Amino acid sequence: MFIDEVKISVKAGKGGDGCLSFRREKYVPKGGPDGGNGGNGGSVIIKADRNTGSLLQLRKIQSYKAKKGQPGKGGNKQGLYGDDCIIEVPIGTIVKNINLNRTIADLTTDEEEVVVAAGGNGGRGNKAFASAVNQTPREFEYGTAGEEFELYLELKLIADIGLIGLPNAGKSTIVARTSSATPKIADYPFTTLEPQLGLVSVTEQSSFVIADIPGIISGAHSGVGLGIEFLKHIERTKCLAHIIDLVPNDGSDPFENYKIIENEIKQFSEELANKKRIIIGNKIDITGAKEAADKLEKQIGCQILKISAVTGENLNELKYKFLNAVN
Ligand SMILES: Nc1nc2c(ncn2[C@@H]2O[C@H](COP(=O)(O)OP(=O)(O)OP(=O)(O)O)[C@@H](O)[C@H]2O)c(=O)[nH]1
Ligand SMILES: [Mg+2]
Repeated sequence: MFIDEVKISVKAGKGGDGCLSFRREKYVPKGGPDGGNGGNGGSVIIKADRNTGSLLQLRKIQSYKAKKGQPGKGGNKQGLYGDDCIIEVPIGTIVKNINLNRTIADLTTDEEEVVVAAGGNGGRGNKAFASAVNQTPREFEYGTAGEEFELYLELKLIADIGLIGLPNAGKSTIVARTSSATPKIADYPFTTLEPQLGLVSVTEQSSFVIADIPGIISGAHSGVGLGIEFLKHIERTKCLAHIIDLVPNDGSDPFENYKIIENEIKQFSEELANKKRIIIGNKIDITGAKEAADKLEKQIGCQILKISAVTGENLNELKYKFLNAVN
């Protein structure tokens, strides 16, 4: 299952209390104050990690606590600091603080981190209160509480290329044939219900990520079919590949189908509509597909890449075209 949002609670550690203590030594009848300060409590930190693929793990454990600071001790010993609690999330995770009702981070690079709940401060021990006029202070402070919040985490997928097209166009077949992902493929519409990412390795050094998303149909922007909510997952892609079935089962016209998708994308957002486009004619192995492709090229007014996701024809060209588009 593809998880892209989760609610968690975080609690930072309390600061350690300050210590009340006086020095006791042989031959020193009245030792001075020597109560140390408490250690600060640990903080809860959220950190982007390139090896974490989803928020699934956070769904299993929904509550996170950092360690409390240790109390100060006699002999002017500072209490130990509490350990931080570090939560690793995929790059592209947006963190919202529900209690404060605001977005606190948008983690877009590896190892970027944000403190989501600050640890409490350690209290001062009585040594810290000593002064010329008060050489035997009995005051000390308690450590303060750590912050505690409810958070909402949302993952916006960062794929390089987003595949768009009508249901059944062959998007998942392309992803299955070119990438590490294993999406479900079937000869009925809406096989893909949730976005999925696949890593495409072209050479040993070069790779990119493609996103398979559910098919879009006419009226999707007003909720028809699966709607277009999932388009938010490809808002950050560098390029959209529009997959067109050259010989649709239902006898519909590829050019009309092309326009339906482009129109729905435009209704969703201008920004998405303005993204670079690669037009792919799929199912070139079927009789009549080559003629349909030539006709479509004239109608759209640009060259399209003709492939067969099933026989593999031109899939290598497709990989290089995608790679060029993202670099
Ligand atoms: N002949 C032929 N069939 C293909 C080709 N590519 C995909 N298909 C078939 O078309 C059907 C739909 O393929 P999918 O990959 O599931 O299509 P999709 O675009 O992901 O569909 P949705 O997830 O429903 O939006 C399947 O039966 C595939 O086997 C192709 O190049 N040639
Ligand atoms: Mg699919």
